[in-house]
Amino acid sequence: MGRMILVSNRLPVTLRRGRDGAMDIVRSSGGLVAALGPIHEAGDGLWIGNVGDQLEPDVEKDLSRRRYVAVPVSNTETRGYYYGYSNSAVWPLFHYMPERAKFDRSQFETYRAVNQRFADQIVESYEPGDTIWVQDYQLMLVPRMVRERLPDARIGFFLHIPFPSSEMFRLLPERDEILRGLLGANVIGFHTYDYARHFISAVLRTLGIHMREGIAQLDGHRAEVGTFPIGIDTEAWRKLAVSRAAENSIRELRSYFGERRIILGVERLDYTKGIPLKLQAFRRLLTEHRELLGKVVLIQVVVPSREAIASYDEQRREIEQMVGQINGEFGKPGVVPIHYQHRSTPPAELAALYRIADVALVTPLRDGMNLVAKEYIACQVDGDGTLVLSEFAGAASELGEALRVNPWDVDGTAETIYRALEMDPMERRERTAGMFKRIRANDVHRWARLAIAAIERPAPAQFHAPEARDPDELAALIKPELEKAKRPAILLDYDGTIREFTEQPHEARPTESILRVLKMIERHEKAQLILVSGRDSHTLDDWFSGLAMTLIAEHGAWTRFSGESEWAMAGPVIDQEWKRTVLAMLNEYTRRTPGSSVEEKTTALVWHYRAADKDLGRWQARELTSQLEDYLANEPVEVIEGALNVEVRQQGINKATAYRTVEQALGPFDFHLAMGDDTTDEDLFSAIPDSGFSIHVGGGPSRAKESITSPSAARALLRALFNDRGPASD
Ligand code: GDG
Repeated sequence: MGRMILVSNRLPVTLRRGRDGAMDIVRSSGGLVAALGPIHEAGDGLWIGNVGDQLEPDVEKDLSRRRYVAVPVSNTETRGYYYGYSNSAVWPLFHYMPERAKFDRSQFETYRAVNQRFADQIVESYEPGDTIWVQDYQLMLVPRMVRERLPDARIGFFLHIPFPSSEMFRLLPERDEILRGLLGANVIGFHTYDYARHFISAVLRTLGIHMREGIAQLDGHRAEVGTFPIGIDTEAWRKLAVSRAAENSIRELRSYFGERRIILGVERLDYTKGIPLKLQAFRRLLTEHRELLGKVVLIQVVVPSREAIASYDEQRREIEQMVGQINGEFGKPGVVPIHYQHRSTPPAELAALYRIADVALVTPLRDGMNLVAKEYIACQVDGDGTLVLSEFAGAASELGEALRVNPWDVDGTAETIYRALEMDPMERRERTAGMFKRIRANDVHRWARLAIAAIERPAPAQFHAPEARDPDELAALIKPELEKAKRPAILLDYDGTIREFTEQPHEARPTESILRVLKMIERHEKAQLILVSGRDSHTLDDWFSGLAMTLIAEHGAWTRFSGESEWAMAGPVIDQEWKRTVLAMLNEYTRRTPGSSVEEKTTALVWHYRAADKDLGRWQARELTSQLEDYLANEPVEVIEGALNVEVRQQGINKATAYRTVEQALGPFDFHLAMGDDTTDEDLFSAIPDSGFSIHVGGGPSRAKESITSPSAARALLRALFNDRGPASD
């Protein structure tokens, strides 16, 4: 196993000039350091990140002793890359606050340049076998930049903030480049299933790439989406909560606050954390329950953050003004309702606050996960705290026993705080115990283990883009095997494979030259010719009436064996209720897309857009596919985006099952030649034995071993294989 190369915007250390004038390297605290620090220390890998501009040589040496690699970022670049694009465009937008987002092309260009510098450093440090794991929204272009230079590297990415709904994401001017950047990774990790779902739909709607079951086969690599909710170092927090330092701090707090009940808020100063609305809810609580005055206190800890951005400064002023107003309104000598601090807090002091607080108010407007909620639960060694948690924090999907609030509903939040204060001690304990168990089992070490295992897992049967071959060259390769065979099977798709697409589906009748080729194969004394098509049985009957080959219609739903005139059904037609609504949806898209049409089959419905404007058609196909997938999630059908069509068909019927039916009836075969051009043919390619020849027509990624450029090249190949009287014209 190779090394782990961790990559994050900041290295987990800060440089501080000591009294003697020399630079000290101080380890930072925070969730990411707690998560990745142990992995870095236990292994022999590297951590790549920035610690500021120019480094003194001594410092650089010290860093490299700890296996840290610094990427220099100048102050001007930090303004464009970090304060600019990362935190003034991506951060607000991904937290559903587009009105705060500033989109500035030149800041994006700085973001791109700094991402490129990170990627260059990764490439320089990389050794074959290493795993690369890139963290967070400041580095979203890095996976692709690295992939371009290291096509075989194992690359993971993790997003610590929400991935918004595609309707929000599409506001981002650089949406295409950002998504392509992320898709350079093998595994793109998110905290929750919702974020992963949003990403999949953004990729479909923006790029038209269909991540079936969260997986996309791209040129040369496979990208997969994963859900890994981050945890905390539960054990460490537990220990800290009972440490001597924490006990001392608790004693001090107790002697100061006496019997007063303590409500706690801890957050980085950030407008996503919903501090002003929380203060409003606290004011409402005091207004509604005057009796609480002097009996409860809110300790609000605000950790300084991103002070160079104006909106953060405004947020600070707003909070401080509100704190002043509430204290002015409700305070009297000896009674200060809100104790506010704006500075960073040592971990032991924080643990003491968590432990002593009767209620924690974690009420962000949006939050990727929120570690404070989990740290609060971990520190409930006495089991008597109550967590009030916003439904807009990622943590809400794991912490079901918390009292859930909508932070926008100020009255509702005030009532819930009251309920938390009044809660029966037994109920508090039960709720906390349930959450604690979960937080201990799913701690940060498990998070890292699972994510890394997913990144390092070898991808099953990679799709690749096989190099297209010349028909004669390919024929020379196949012919000796064909001649040896006693019972060869020739499995051909029709549209797009041996027949060029036409404007209207019904215009794609076989040409003279196609019929000639097929007859040529039929004349072969041993070969079994099988046409495996998505077309319906009537069309195939009509078009191939003079031929005796075996026909498969509707991707395997129907079979007409060689020499017979009756069609047999592959299996029972299941419940067709879905068809009515789907048909209505397809008709609606047909109305909206001039030139498109609907085809009805027994087990499927198809929307064709080959005659429509290609751009409009593709756009509509994406919209339609994602709508269908939402709508049909629980139906026994699958949605397939084909070449110039979208098909909804009954599950469990495909070209692989069709092949098996034919093999049972006519086989066993000792030679296989399978040709096809679209997604439905991939099933066939994977069904034939490894020794067979699978040939993809038209280029692009495929499971097939070989590739050929066009239907006319496909016909030339067949002629070369089956016409022993030399080449004939098309
Ligand atoms: C982002 C996402 C996601 C508290 N006081 C100080 C201090 N802390 C620590 C806390 C906690 C961390 O900071 C805050 O983590 P959060 O998760 O609450 O929020 P973000 O900083 O916004 O983190 C978030 C997280 O990434 C992990 O994926 O959960 O959704 O927004 O651990 O204990 N840290 C320092 N000084 C303090 O005074 N250094």
